[in-house]
Amino acid sequence: MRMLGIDIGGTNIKSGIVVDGVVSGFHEMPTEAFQGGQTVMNKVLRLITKYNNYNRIGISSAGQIDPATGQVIFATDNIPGWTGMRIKQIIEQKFAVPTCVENDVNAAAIAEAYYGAGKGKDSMVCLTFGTGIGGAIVEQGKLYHGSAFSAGEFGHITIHGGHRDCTCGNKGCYEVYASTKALINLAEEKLGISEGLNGRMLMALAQENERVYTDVINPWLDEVILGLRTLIHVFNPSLIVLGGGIMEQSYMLAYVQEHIQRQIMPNFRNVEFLSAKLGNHAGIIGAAHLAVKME
Ligand code: BMX
Ligand code: ZN
Repeated sequence: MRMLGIDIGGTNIKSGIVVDGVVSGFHEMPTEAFQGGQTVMNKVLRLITKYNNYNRIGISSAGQIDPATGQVIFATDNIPGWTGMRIKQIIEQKFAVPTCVENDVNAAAIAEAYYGAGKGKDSMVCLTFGTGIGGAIVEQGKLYHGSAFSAGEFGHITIHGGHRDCTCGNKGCYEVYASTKALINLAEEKLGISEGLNGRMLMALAQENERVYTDVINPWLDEVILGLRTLIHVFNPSLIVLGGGIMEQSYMLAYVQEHIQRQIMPNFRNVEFLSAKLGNHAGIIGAAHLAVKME
């Protein structure tokens, strides 16, 4: 079956046709989430008209999603006005194509579990580091959804209670300190760069100047480790898959592996870390996989 996969993140919307886990016709454009949920939805509808010849649509979206109704249960202000959006209903009404919707990192985790880093292993915890930090729990090949389809919002575990404000309305959340956005903010502040920095540019700067590691990247990785420590003690996972472009840098994984061991109890140290393998195709592939499986 040919599936149209669309991945709606806080920064970019990615899309492509997926057949058996392989993407063609990949397209990426900015979400421009600041314009609000309705504008984002209209963008997605316009994007769908650019594709043809597919059987179903799989949507992977930031926010907590009820996969039965395909509605956004709650979204942080990473996409203002996204809460309540009836994604499945709107798309099915307009295009008359069966549509399946899942949280972005749940979808990415399913893709990694079936086609990527977790292939051959049936259980894992997955995190992506981007605008926010998304999370997913895969147990015996299936997503763990929790009582209200909201499990795995790892970006909002508290790592510094009472400190910086998060877009979810709380303070001290993991993603405020350890998302890629947090890394870029820290770099701009420490290096006196006004704006326009991205992960790739930061790594290039680090090649030339050791200070970028000591003042920016290592302190950020220490925040990344704080959240992982909690998750390891909660889930006792055998595998943690780390996604998001920044985690493709081998330095990141090596640092985490080296420093985390002595921060977790000995009986948790069997945990293995892998970088996600499917890069920015993961959400599309996972959403398409779930669309194939939908009843
Ligand atoms: C936020 C939250 C999660 C999402 C995660 C990663 C919203 C809009 N987003 O914690 O649902 O999975 O970010 O999203 O509520 P990304 O934008 O970094 O891909
Ligand atoms: Zn939060």
